[in-house]
Amino acid sequence: MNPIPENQQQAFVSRLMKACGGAYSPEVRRKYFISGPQWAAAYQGQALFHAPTRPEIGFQEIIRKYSEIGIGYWTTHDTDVIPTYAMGTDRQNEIVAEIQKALRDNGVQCSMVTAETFHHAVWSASPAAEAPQVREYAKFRVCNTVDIGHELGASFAVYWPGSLGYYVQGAIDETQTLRWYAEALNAACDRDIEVAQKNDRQTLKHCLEAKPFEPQAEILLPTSDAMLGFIASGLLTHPEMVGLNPEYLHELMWGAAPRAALARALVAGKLFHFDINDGYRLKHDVDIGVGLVNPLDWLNVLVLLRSHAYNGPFNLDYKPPRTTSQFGVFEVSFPTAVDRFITLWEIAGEVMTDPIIKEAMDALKAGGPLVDPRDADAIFASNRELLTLHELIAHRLVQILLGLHRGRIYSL
Ligand code: 3MF
Ligand code: MG
Ligand code: MG
Repeated sequence: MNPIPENQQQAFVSRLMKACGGAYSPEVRRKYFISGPQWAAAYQGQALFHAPTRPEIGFQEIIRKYSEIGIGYWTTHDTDVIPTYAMGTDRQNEIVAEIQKALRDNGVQCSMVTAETFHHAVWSASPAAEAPQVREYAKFRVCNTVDIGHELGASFAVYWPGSLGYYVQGAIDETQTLRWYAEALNAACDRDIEVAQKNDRQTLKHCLEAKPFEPQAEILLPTSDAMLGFIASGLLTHPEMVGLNPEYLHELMWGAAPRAALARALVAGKLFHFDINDGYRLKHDVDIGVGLVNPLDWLNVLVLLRSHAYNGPFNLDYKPPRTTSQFGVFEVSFPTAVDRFITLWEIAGEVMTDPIIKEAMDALKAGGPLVDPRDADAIFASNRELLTLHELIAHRLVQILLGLHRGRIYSL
Protein backbone atom coordinates (compact mmCIF):
# COMPACT_ATOMS: atom_id res chain seq x y z
CA MET A 1 0.00 0.00 0.00
CA ASN A 2 1.22 3.51 -0.78
CA PRO A 3 1.68 6.02 2.06
CA ILE A 4 -1.62 7.73 2.88
CA PRO A 5 -1.41 11.52 2.77
CA GLU A 6 -2.26 13.22 6.06
CA ASN A 7 -5.26 14.98 4.60
CA GLN A 8 -6.77 11.67 3.48
CA GLN A 9 -6.32 9.73 6.71
CA GLN A 10 -9.59 10.77 8.36
CA ALA A 11 -11.57 9.78 5.28
CA PHE A 12 -9.68 6.49 5.21
CA VAL A 13 -10.61 5.74 8.84
CA SER A 14 -14.23 6.71 8.17
CA ARG A 15 -14.38 4.41 5.15
CA LEU A 16 -13.13 1.43 7.15
CA MET A 17 -15.55 2.30 9.98
CA LYS A 18 -18.44 2.17 7.50
CA ALA A 19 -17.08 -1.07 6.08
CA CYS A 20 -17.18 -2.55 9.61
CA GLY A 21 -20.96 -2.14 9.57
CA GLY A 22 -23.09 -3.08 12.56
CA ALA A 23 -23.57 0.49 13.75
CA TYR A 24 -26.84 1.47 15.47
CA SER A 25 -28.58 4.74 14.66
CA PRO A 26 -28.41 7.61 17.15
CA GLU A 27 -32.13 7.07 17.83
CA VAL A 28 -31.54 3.45 18.82
CA ARG A 29 -28.50 4.38 20.92
CA ARG A 30 -30.55 6.96 22.81
CA LYS A 31 -32.94 4.26 24.04
CA TYR A 32 -30.31 2.94 26.44
CA PHE A 33 -29.33 4.67 29.68
CA ILE A 34 -25.78 5.23 28.48
CA SER A 35 -23.90 8.28 29.75
CA GLY A 36 -20.77 9.88 28.36
CA PRO A 37 -18.39 11.46 30.87
CA GLN A 38 -16.92 14.87 30.13
CA TRP A 39 -13.55 13.58 31.31
CA ALA A 40 -13.53 10.53 29.03
CA ALA A 41 -13.94 12.52 25.84
CA ALA A 42 -11.62 15.26 27.10
CA TYR A 43 -8.85 12.82 28.12
CA GLN A 44 -5.74 13.93 26.26
CA GLY A 45 -3.74 10.72 26.68
CA GLN A 46 -1.54 11.99 29.51
CA ALA A 47 -0.18 9.92 32.41
CA LEU A 48 2.90 9.82 34.60
CA PHE A 49 5.00 8.41 31.79
CA HIS A 50 2.86 9.70 28.90
CA ALA A 51 2.66 13.12 27.31
CA PRO A 52 -0.74 14.13 25.90
CA THR A 53 -1.48 13.06 22.33
CA ARG A 54 -4.72 14.98 21.82
CA PRO A 55 -5.64 18.69 22.11
CA GLU A 56 -7.96 20.16 24.74
CA ILE A 57 -11.68 20.08 24.10
CA GLY A 58 -14.48 21.79 26.02
CA PHE A 59 -17.94 20.75 27.15
CA GLN A 60 -19.80 22.52 24.33
CA GLU A 61 -18.14 20.41 21.68
CA ILE A 62 -18.30 17.20 23.71
CA ILE A 63 -22.02 17.58 24.43
CA ARG A 64 -22.64 18.33 20.74
CA LYS A 65 -20.65 15.27 19.63
CA TYR A 66 -22.37 13.00 22.17
CA SER A 67 -25.70 14.19 20.86
CA GLU A 68 -24.71 13.45 17.25
CA ILE A 69 -23.58 9.95 18.22
CA GLY A 70 -26.78 9.30 20.21
CA ILE A 71 -25.34 9.35 23.73
CA GLY A 72 -28.28 10.88 25.57
CA TYR A 73 -26.67 11.55 28.95
CA TRP A 74 -23.61 13.48 30.09
CA THR A 75 -21.67 13.26 33.36
CA THR A 76 -18.97 15.48 34.81
CA HIS A 77 -16.63 16.23 37.68
CA ASP A 78 -16.99 19.73 39.10
CA THR A 79 -13.42 20.53 38.01
CA ASP A 80 -13.89 19.14 34.50
CA VAL A 81 -15.92 22.24 33.76
CA ILE A 82 -15.30 24.75 36.57
CA PRO A 83 -11.76 25.82 37.48
CA THR A 84 -10.96 25.17 41.15
CA TYR A 85 -10.55 28.90 41.86
CA ALA A 86 -14.07 29.59 40.57
CA MET A 87 -15.91 27.04 42.73
CA GLY A 88 -18.94 28.60 44.37
CA THR A 89 -18.47 32.00 42.67
CA ASP A 90 -20.44 33.97 40.07
CA ARG A 91 -18.15 32.47 37.45
CA GLN A 92 -19.49 29.02 38.43
CA ASN A 93 -23.05 30.26 37.90
CA GLU A 94 -22.12 31.55 34.43
CA ILE A 95 -20.54 28.23 33.48
CA VAL A 96 -23.50 26.25 34.79
CA ALA A 97 -25.80 28.43 32.68
CA GLU A 98 -23.61 27.75 29.62
CA ILE A 99 -23.79 24.01 30.33
CA GLN A 100 -27.57 24.17 30.70
CA LYS A 101 -27.76 25.87 27.31
CA ALA A 102 -25.45 23.31 25.64
CA LEU A 103 -27.52 20.45 27.10
CA ARG A 104 -30.79 22.05 26.01
CA ASP A 105 -29.56 22.90 22.50
CA ASN A 106 -28.40 19.33 21.97
CA GLY A 107 -31.17 17.40 23.70
CA VAL A 108 -28.73 15.82 26.17
CA GLN A 109 -29.43 15.37 29.91
CA CYS A 110 -26.97 15.56 32.76
CA SER A 111 -27.41 12.33 34.73
CA MET A 112 -24.54 12.51 37.22
CA VAL A 113 -22.15 14.95 38.83
CA THR A 114 -19.07 14.09 40.87
CA ALA A 115 -16.76 16.09 43.09
CA GLU A 116 -13.09 15.81 42.22
CA THR A 117 -11.38 15.12 45.53
CA PHE A 118 -8.20 13.50 44.25
CA HIS A 119 -6.34 15.70 41.74
CA HIS A 120 -5.72 19.12 43.26
CA ALA A 121 -2.81 19.53 45.67
CA VAL A 122 -5.25 20.34 48.46
CA TRP A 123 -6.20 16.62 48.50
CA SER A 124 -2.62 15.39 48.91
CA ALA A 125 -3.46 14.09 52.41
CA SER A 126 -6.97 13.08 51.20
CA PRO A 127 -10.31 14.88 51.58
CA ALA A 128 -10.38 13.52 55.15
CA ALA A 129 -7.00 14.93 56.13
CA GLU A 130 -6.02 15.78 59.70
CA ALA A 131 -6.20 19.52 59.11
CA PRO A 132 -9.76 20.73 59.84
CA GLN A 133 -9.54 23.31 57.05
CA VAL A 134 -9.06 20.61 54.43
CA ARG A 135 -12.09 18.72 55.73
CA GLU A 136 -14.22 21.88 55.77
CA TYR A 137 -13.13 22.55 52.21
CA ALA A 138 -14.06 18.96 51.25
CA LYS A 139 -17.55 19.52 52.70
CA PHE A 140 -17.85 22.72 50.71
CA ARG A 141 -16.87 20.92 47.51
CA VAL A 142 -19.26 17.98 47.89
CA CYS A 143 -22.12 20.31 48.90
CA ASN A 144 -21.32 22.58 45.97
CA THR A 145 -21.41 19.55 43.67
CA VAL A 146 -24.84 18.62 45.05
CA ASP A 147 -25.99 22.17 44.22
CA ILE A 148 -24.61 21.88 40.68
CA GLY A 149 -26.28 18.48 40.31
CA HIS A 150 -29.68 19.91 41.15
CA GLU A 151 -29.14 22.88 38.84
CA LEU A 152 -28.23 20.59 35.95
CA GLY A 153 -31.08 18.16 36.63
CA ALA A 154 -28.87 15.22 37.64
CA SER A 155 -30.17 12.23 39.60
CA PHE A 156 -26.85 10.80 40.79
CA ALA A 157 -23.76 12.05 42.60
CA VAL A 158 -20.64 9.89 42.56
CA TYR A 159 -17.66 9.98 44.91
CA TRP A 160 -14.39 8.29 44.09
CA PRO A 161 -12.24 8.79 47.21
CA GLY A 162 -9.08 8.12 45.21
CA SER A 163 -6.73 9.77 47.67
CA LEU A 164 -8.27 8.26 50.82
CA GLY A 165 -5.24 6.26 51.85
CA TYR A 166 -1.54 6.65 52.38
CA TYR A 167 1.94 6.13 50.99
CA VAL A 168 3.73 5.41 54.23
CA GLN A 169 2.47 3.23 57.04
CA GLY A 170 1.47 4.40 60.48
CA ALA A 171 1.24 8.10 59.66
CA ILE A 172 -2.55 8.24 59.69
CA ASP A 173 -5.22 6.75 61.96
CA GLU A 174 -7.41 4.77 59.58
CA THR A 175 -10.50 4.66 61.82
CA GLN A 176 -10.37 8.41 62.37
CA THR A 177 -9.89 9.04 58.66
CA LEU A 178 -12.96 6.96 57.84
CA ARG A 179 -15.00 8.89 60.42
CA TRP A 180 -13.89 12.15 58.88
CA TYR A 181 -14.67 10.92 55.38
CA ALA A 182 -18.18 9.97 56.54
CA GLU A 183 -18.64 13.54 57.80
CA ALA A 184 -18.16 14.87 54.26
CA LEU A 185 -20.72 12.40 52.87
CA ASN A 186 -23.13 13.28 55.67
CA ALA A 187 -22.76 16.95 54.79
CA ALA A 188 -23.51 16.16 51.12
CA CYS A 189 -26.66 14.19 52.04
CA ASP A 190 -27.89 16.91 54.42
CA ARG A 191 -27.34 19.53 51.75
CA ASP A 192 -29.12 17.36 49.22
CA ILE A 193 -32.21 16.98 51.43
CA GLU A 194 -32.34 20.75 51.90
CA VAL A 195 -31.89 21.64 48.21
CA ALA A 196 -34.22 18.90 46.96
CA GLN A 197 -36.95 20.15 49.28
CA LYS A 198 -36.44 23.75 48.20
CA ASN A 199 -36.54 22.87 44.50
CA ASP A 200 -39.26 20.24 44.78
CA ARG A 201 -36.93 17.60 43.36
CA GLN A 202 -36.03 14.08 44.45
CA THR A 203 -32.83 13.75 46.43
CA LEU A 204 -29.84 12.47 44.48
CA LYS A 205 -28.58 8.92 44.69
CA HIS A 206 -25.14 9.18 46.27
CA CYS A 207 -22.77 6.53 44.93
CA LEU A 208 -19.38 5.49 46.23
CA GLU A 209 -16.83 4.23 43.72
CA ALA A 210 -13.98 2.01 44.84
CA LYS A 211 -10.64 1.37 43.18
CA PRO A 212 -8.12 -1.03 44.72
CA PHE A 213 -4.86 0.69 43.75
CA GLU A 214 -3.89 4.10 42.42
CA PRO A 215 -3.30 6.89 43.15
CA GLN A 216 -2.38 6.14 46.78
CA ALA A 217 -0.19 3.18 47.71
CA GLU A 218 -2.78 1.87 50.17
CA ILE A 219 -6.46 2.68 49.87
CA LEU A 220 -8.83 2.67 52.86
CA LEU A 221 -11.93 1.68 50.87
CA PRO A 222 -10.39 -0.41 48.06
CA THR A 223 -13.36 -2.48 46.90
CA SER A 224 -17.11 -2.23 46.48
CA ASP A 225 -17.43 -4.71 49.33
CA ALA A 226 -15.37 -2.47 51.61
CA MET A 227 -17.75 0.33 50.71
CA LEU A 228 -20.80 -1.78 51.51
CA GLY A 229 -19.27 -2.33 54.94
CA PHE A 230 -18.64 1.42 55.27
CA ILE A 231 -22.23 2.28 54.28
CA ALA A 232 -23.53 -0.14 56.93
CA SER A 233 -20.97 0.89 59.56
CA GLY A 234 -23.17 3.37 61.41
CA LEU A 235 -20.93 6.30 60.43
CA LEU A 236 -23.37 7.60 57.82
CA THR A 237 -26.39 9.57 58.96
CA HIS A 238 -28.32 8.70 55.76
CA PRO A 239 -27.14 5.24 54.70
CA GLU A 240 -30.36 4.82 52.70
CA MET A 241 -29.24 7.64 50.36
CA VAL A 242 -25.83 6.10 49.73
CA GLY A 243 -25.05 3.21 47.42
CA LEU A 244 -22.41 2.14 44.95
CA ASN A 245 -21.01 3.07 41.59
CA PRO A 246 -18.89 0.00 40.91
CA GLU A 247 -16.52 0.22 37.98
CA TYR A 248 -16.08 -2.99 36.00
CA LEU A 249 -12.30 -2.70 35.73
CA HIS A 250 -11.81 -1.56 39.32
CA GLU A 251 -13.22 -4.87 40.53
CA LEU A 252 -11.28 -6.88 37.96
CA MET A 253 -8.04 -5.10 38.92
CA TRP A 254 -7.91 -6.65 42.39
CA GLY A 255 -8.72 -10.09 41.07
CA ALA A 256 -12.46 -10.15 41.71
CA ALA A 257 -15.07 -11.58 39.41
CA PRO A 258 -16.89 -8.33 38.53
CA ARG A 259 -20.15 -10.24 38.13
CA ALA A 260 -19.89 -11.57 41.69
CA ALA A 261 -19.03 -8.08 43.01
CA LEU A 262 -22.11 -6.73 41.24
CA ALA A 263 -24.21 -9.55 42.64
CA ARG A 264 -23.15 -8.61 46.17
CA ALA A 265 -24.16 -4.99 45.50
CA LEU A 266 -27.49 -6.16 44.04
CA VAL A 267 -28.45 -8.30 47.03
CA ALA A 268 -27.62 -5.36 49.30
CA GLY A 269 -29.92 -3.13 47.19
CA LYS A 270 -26.97 -0.81 46.57
CA LEU A 271 -26.26 -1.06 42.86
CA PHE A 272 -27.13 2.53 41.92
CA HIS A 273 -24.78 3.37 39.04
CA PHE A 274 -22.22 1.46 36.97
CA ASP A 275 -18.99 2.59 35.28
CA ILE A 276 -18.42 0.46 32.21
CA ASN A 277 -15.08 -0.31 30.61
CA ASP A 278 -12.63 -3.19 30.29
CA GLY A 279 -9.05 -4.16 31.06
CA TYR A 280 -6.87 -6.77 32.70
CA ARG A 281 -6.52 -8.37 36.13
CA LEU A 282 -3.81 -7.09 38.46
CA LYS A 283 -2.69 -4.29 36.15
CA HIS A 284 -3.17 -0.55 36.48
CA ASP A 285 -6.36 1.26 35.56
CA VAL A 286 -6.08 1.03 31.76
CA ASP A 287 -9.77 1.92 31.21
CA ILE A 288 -10.18 0.20 27.85
CA GLY A 289 -13.50 0.45 25.99
CA VAL A 290 -16.24 -1.94 27.13
CA GLY A 291 -16.06 -5.43 25.63
CA LEU A 292 -12.68 -5.08 23.92
CA VAL A 293 -10.89 -7.39 26.37
CA ASN A 294 -13.44 -9.61 28.08
CA PRO A 295 -16.55 -9.85 25.89
CA LEU A 296 -17.66 -13.17 27.39
CA ASP A 297 -17.41 -11.87 30.93
CA TRP A 298 -19.25 -8.72 29.85
CA LEU A 299 -22.02 -10.81 28.36
CA ASN A 300 -22.40 -12.59 31.67
CA VAL A 301 -22.38 -9.32 33.60
CA LEU A 302 -25.20 -8.01 31.43
CA VAL A 303 -27.19 -11.23 31.83
CA LEU A 304 -26.95 -10.72 35.59
CA LEU A 305 -28.01 -7.06 35.41
CA ARG A 306 -30.86 -7.72 32.98
CA SER A 307 -32.09 -10.65 35.06
CA HIS A 308 -32.25 -8.39 38.12
CA ALA A 309 -33.88 -5.48 36.27
CA TYR A 310 -31.00 -3.07 36.95
CA ASN A 311 -32.24 0.23 35.51
CA GLY A 312 -29.46 2.65 36.45
CA PRO A 313 -26.99 4.32 34.12
CA PHE A 314 -24.14 2.70 32.21
CA ASN A 315 -21.42 5.31 32.37
CA LEU A 316 -18.73 5.05 29.68
CA ASP A 317 -15.83 5.62 32.09
CA TYR A 318 -13.02 4.60 29.80
CA LYS A 319 -10.08 6.30 28.18
CA PRO A 320 -9.85 6.38 24.41
CA PRO A 321 -6.35 4.99 23.75
CA ARG A 322 -3.49 7.44 23.23
CA THR A 323 -3.17 6.15 19.67
CA THR A 324 -6.68 7.36 18.84
CA SER A 325 -6.81 10.91 17.44
CA GLN A 326 -9.25 13.62 18.45
CA PHE A 327 -11.19 12.85 15.28
CA GLY A 328 -11.04 9.16 16.13
CA VAL A 329 -12.47 9.72 19.63
CA PHE A 330 -15.84 10.65 18.14
CA GLU A 331 -15.61 8.73 14.85
CA VAL A 332 -14.47 5.39 16.26
CA SER A 333 -13.99 5.28 20.04
CA PHE A 334 -17.38 6.41 21.41
CA PRO A 335 -19.68 5.00 18.71
CA THR A 336 -18.02 1.59 18.83
CA ALA A 337 -18.09 1.47 22.65
CA VAL A 338 -21.80 2.27 22.62
CA ASP A 339 -22.51 -0.25 19.86
CA ARG A 340 -20.58 -3.07 21.55
CA PHE A 341 -22.52 -2.38 24.72
CA ILE A 342 -25.88 -2.45 22.91
CA THR A 343 -24.97 -5.64 21.08
CA LEU A 344 -23.85 -7.36 24.28
CA TRP A 345 -27.01 -6.16 26.03
CA GLU A 346 -29.18 -7.65 23.28
CA ILE A 347 -27.18 -10.88 23.24
CA ALA A 348 -27.77 -11.04 27.00
CA GLY A 349 -31.49 -10.96 26.17
CA GLU A 350 -30.99 -13.91 23.85
CA VAL A 351 -29.19 -15.82 26.61
CA MET A 352 -32.09 -15.21 28.96
CA THR A 353 -34.61 -16.68 26.55
CA ASP A 354 -32.43 -19.44 25.12
CA PRO A 355 -34.42 -22.69 25.49
CA ILE A 356 -31.33 -24.83 25.96
CA ILE A 357 -29.89 -22.72 28.77
CA LYS A 358 -33.31 -22.49 30.37
CA GLU A 359 -33.89 -26.22 30.26
CA ALA A 360 -30.41 -26.94 31.57
CA MET A 361 -30.82 -24.53 34.47
CA ASP A 362 -34.28 -25.86 35.30
CA ALA A 363 -32.92 -29.41 35.31
CA LEU A 364 -30.07 -28.44 37.64
CA LYS A 365 -32.60 -26.91 40.03
CA ALA A 366 -34.92 -29.93 39.78
CA GLY A 367 -32.00 -32.23 40.61
CA GLY A 368 -32.09 -36.07 40.60
CA PRO A 369 -34.41 -38.51 42.36
CA LEU A 370 -34.86 -38.23 46.12
CA VAL A 371 -32.53 -40.46 48.14
CA ASP A 372 -31.59 -40.77 51.82
CA PRO A 373 -31.05 -37.08 52.84
CA ARG A 374 -28.13 -38.03 55.13
CA ASP A 375 -26.28 -40.07 52.48
CA ALA A 376 -23.72 -37.79 50.77
CA ASP A 377 -22.61 -40.43 48.25
CA ALA A 378 -26.22 -41.16 47.25
CA ILE A 379 -27.05 -37.43 46.91
CA PHE A 380 -24.00 -36.92 44.68
CA ALA A 381 -24.86 -39.97 42.56
CA SER A 382 -28.46 -38.81 42.20
CA ASN A 383 -27.23 -35.57 40.51
CA ARG A 384 -24.10 -36.96 38.87
CA GLU A 385 -25.00 -36.67 35.19
CA LEU A 386 -26.87 -33.38 35.53
CA LEU A 387 -23.75 -31.57 36.76
CA THR A 388 -22.22 -31.88 33.27
CA LEU A 389 -24.74 -29.19 32.34
CA HIS A 390 -22.51 -26.51 33.90
CA GLU A 391 -20.01 -26.99 31.11
CA LEU A 392 -22.75 -27.34 28.52
CA ILE A 393 -24.20 -23.96 29.64
CA ALA A 394 -20.76 -22.33 29.37
CA HIS A 395 -20.39 -23.76 25.86
CA ARG A 396 -23.83 -22.51 24.91
CA LEU A 397 -22.97 -19.00 26.14
CA VAL A 398 -19.90 -18.93 23.91
CA GLN A 399 -22.00 -20.24 21.01
CA ILE A 400 -24.49 -17.43 21.52
CA LEU A 401 -21.70 -14.84 21.84
CA LEU A 402 -20.09 -16.00 18.60
CA GLY A 403 -23.34 -16.48 16.70
CA LEU A 404 -22.78 -20.23 16.42
CA HIS A 405 -26.31 -20.87 17.68
CA ARG A 406 -27.55 -19.29 14.46
CA GLY A 407 -25.77 -21.80 12.33
CA ARG A 408 -22.43 -20.05 11.87
CA ILE A 409 -20.10 -22.97 11.25
CA TYR A 410 -16.90 -23.56 9.33
CA SER A 411 -16.73 -26.48 6.93
CA LEU A 412 -13.20 -27.42 6.07
C1 3MF B 1 -10.85 6.74 38.44
C2 3MF B 1 -12.25 6.80 38.04
C3 3MF B 1 -12.84 8.14 38.15
C4 3MF B 1 -14.23 8.10 38.66
C5 3MF B 1 -14.79 9.47 38.70
C6 3MF B 1 -16.21 9.46 39.10
C7 3MF B 1 -11.88 9.75 36.68
O1 3MF B 1 -10.30 5.54 38.20
O2 3MF B 1 -12.82 5.83 37.61
O3 3MF B 1 -12.80 8.75 36.87
O4 3MF B 1 -15.07 7.27 37.93
O5 3MF B 1 -14.03 10.23 39.54
O6 3MF B 1 -16.45 9.99 40.27
MG1 MG C 1 -14.86 5.22 37.30
MG1 MG D 1 -10.94 2.94 35.79
